[in-house]
Amino acid sequence: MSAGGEENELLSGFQPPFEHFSTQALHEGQEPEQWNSMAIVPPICMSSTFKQVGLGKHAGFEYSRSGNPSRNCLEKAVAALDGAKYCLAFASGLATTMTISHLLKPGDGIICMNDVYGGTNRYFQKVASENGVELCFVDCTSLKCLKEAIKPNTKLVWLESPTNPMLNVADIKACAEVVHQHGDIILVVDNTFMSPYFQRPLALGADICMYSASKYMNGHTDVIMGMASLNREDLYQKLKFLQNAIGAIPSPFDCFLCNRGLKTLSLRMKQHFKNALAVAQFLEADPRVEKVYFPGLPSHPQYQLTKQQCTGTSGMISFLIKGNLDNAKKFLENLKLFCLAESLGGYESLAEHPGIMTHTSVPLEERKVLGISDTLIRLSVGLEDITDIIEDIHQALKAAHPNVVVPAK
Ligand code: P1T
Repeated sequence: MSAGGEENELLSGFQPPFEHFSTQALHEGQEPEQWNSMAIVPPICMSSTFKQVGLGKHAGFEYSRSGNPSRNCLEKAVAALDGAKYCLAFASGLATTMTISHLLKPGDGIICMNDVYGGTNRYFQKVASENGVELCFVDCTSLKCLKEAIKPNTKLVWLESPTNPMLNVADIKACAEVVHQHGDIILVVDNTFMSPYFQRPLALGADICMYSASKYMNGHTDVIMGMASLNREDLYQKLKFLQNAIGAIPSPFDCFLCNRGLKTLSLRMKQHFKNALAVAQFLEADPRVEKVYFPGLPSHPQYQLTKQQCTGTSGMISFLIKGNLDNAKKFLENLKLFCLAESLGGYESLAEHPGIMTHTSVPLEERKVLGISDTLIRLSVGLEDITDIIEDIHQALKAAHPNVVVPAK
């Protein structure tokens, strides 16, 4: 393997990209004819309200909470990328989760994948269950565990795949079959780590595909937003009502930025994957590293499944550094190119410690079961030159383990 960017043979083991993806990302919902000015770039429509053409008659938009032209063209583009009829945008990933969980009533049950973003875990445990929803965390990589957890009151199954931060992969198609055999249960897949470029959960049987668009979808670390794509008319009508009735919507400016970010989604995702694969291979061969979690590596337990259901995998890698918390701390504090920060999916490389940062709200006992230990480090591999990325990791590992001699790469 060369860090210098020669084609990596593992890249070619994946499904080909979805047809027309780049064209749709550029043009779907962006037709200049929708604007009086015929603008090629969708304008930022800041107006909070719209003139009505007569009493009770409007020309498409009334008030920006219920609909806004800048949001509209973003929602259309994302719907197309997910192979969906509809998409709704929200103020954040968690605002999306919150709005979706308003589809339930007290006494209804949610099954949530046990390994999910810490904020999702916190929302379900500390907010949704406080409001009377019955919650159960399950390892949905096991269909047996999923089947056993379904009860007569189960109304929602929440998957994240790959999971944050352990990169576990659930068989979305098989989970959808199990869930839909049990009546009207809604299957949601959080597709944040993959983006529609690598994975289309709706085509695999999910009812709703959701995103923290703050990550790869926007891709430039300057927007907080969420999205839900779907095909089911009944669910769309309910969520569209809730989007307006609750009002957790994104600003027109953020919609403009995210819409712009989507234009390079395919290029960015390809490069994130390529860079991350090189980093994962580097880490796996390094004596200072205990274990690497990356679904694009043959050593990953769901590598074959990932190749079946995805067209690639993103820039997200977790790994265990050898030693203890002190070694992890030294590694993170000595990185120069990678920034020590929460979040992921932007053009820049970020590193974090899930146990102390993104997943502190997950109770310690649960973290232990999931493997979120003191030595777990999560990387969001960015778009910098791969030689610089690897050199930075190499020198930070050296600072963390000064006595282990490793030849320079
Ligand atoms: O931050 P927000 O846009 O509200 O999205 C929440 C969210 C939902 N789902 C997944 C898989 C996520 O990773 C996130 C946010 N995650 C981080 C901020 C993080 O550093 O992991």
